[in-house]
Amino acid sequence: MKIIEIPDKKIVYSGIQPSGTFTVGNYFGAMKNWVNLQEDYHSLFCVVDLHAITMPQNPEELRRRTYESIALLLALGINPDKSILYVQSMVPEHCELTWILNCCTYMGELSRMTQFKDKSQKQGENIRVGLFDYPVLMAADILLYQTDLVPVGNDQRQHVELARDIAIRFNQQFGHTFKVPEAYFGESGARIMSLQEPTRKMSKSDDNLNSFISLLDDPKTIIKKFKRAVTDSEMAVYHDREKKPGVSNLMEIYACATGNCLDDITTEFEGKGYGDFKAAVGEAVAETLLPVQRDYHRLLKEKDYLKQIMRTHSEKASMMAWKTLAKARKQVGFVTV
Ligand code: ATP
Ligand code: LTN
Repeated sequence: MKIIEIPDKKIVYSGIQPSGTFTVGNYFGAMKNWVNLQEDYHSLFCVVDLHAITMPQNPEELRRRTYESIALLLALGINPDKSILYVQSMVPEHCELTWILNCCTYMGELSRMTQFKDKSQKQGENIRVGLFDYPVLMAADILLYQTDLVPVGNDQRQHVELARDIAIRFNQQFGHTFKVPEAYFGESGARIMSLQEPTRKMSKSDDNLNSFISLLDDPKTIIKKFKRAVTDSEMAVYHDREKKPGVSNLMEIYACATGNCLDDITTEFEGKGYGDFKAAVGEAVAETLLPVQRDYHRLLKEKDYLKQIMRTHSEKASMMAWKTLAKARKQVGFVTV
């Protein structure tokens, strides 16, 4: 018999895949908001290893990255006394609800997901069913916890929309079961682009290491990667995503790292070349990341502490998840004895 905890605050839920070392795109687009939101909401943050295996992963690396992801989230400021920080595969309710939701999701809806279209190209002829079904698993993650807000980067907008559609459909068909969640985007950084191809989003699993800044890159590497970032031949620092995608992206990264607005950044670099601009962006990002890296390396050595967080927080998540799953099971007509 599981004991059920009913939180009094509104609920925030989000997840990140242990598919590589987190980038500044992940940080500015999502995790910075997680850290801020945990103060006012009952928050759950999940390392989504079930999602990660929708693309090929090396098992040993996946396990190592799962530990690293928990350590990095703690180093970034997720407070384990305030938030639940857990690993998706340790809470079996996610898979069971996914199956139930699969039975009220349409093939057409999943075929329209742009992330599926992009990622399936990398799988050639044998596209895995898991990759196709990924958004339903994400809907189950969100709906299991009666989530109010889902802080994500812009690329996840379509998936959160689908989770809403599935919740509304299920509730109409079987009676009220799930809260209908809302996506939450921060003021800036919702879409940080690749440093090498600034019309594509920065991604932690990109094969080109120069295209992203990892949160664990050392200052020299960070400065070098920004120096190599693709810009244009105009030599003027101003924001125009259409005409100047590279420079605009660097300006947005600089804005996220310093807290300065885009107009102030334009003024700061008036009459200066791209060399000075790129060096300033590199230095600001390196400075932001140094304390995080220090904490991360300390935490990573505390394996027992990380295991204890994973175990106790997965148990807490499971208690909350079970409450919703039990209701969904009953609504669809499963026997309970
Ligand atoms: P992968 O390359 O393995 O698909 P990813 O870098 O896209 O990974 P995810 O684990 O899919 O990262 O995403 C974690 C969170 O970071 C999500 O909320 C996602 O929207 C956000 N995010 C990812 N990339 C960016 C980006 N370039 N800009 C802003 N937010 C981002
Ligand atoms: N699919 C998301 C990660 C993710 C997520 C979630 C985000 C899995 N489950 C639930 C928010 C809520 C991604 O790849 N960025």
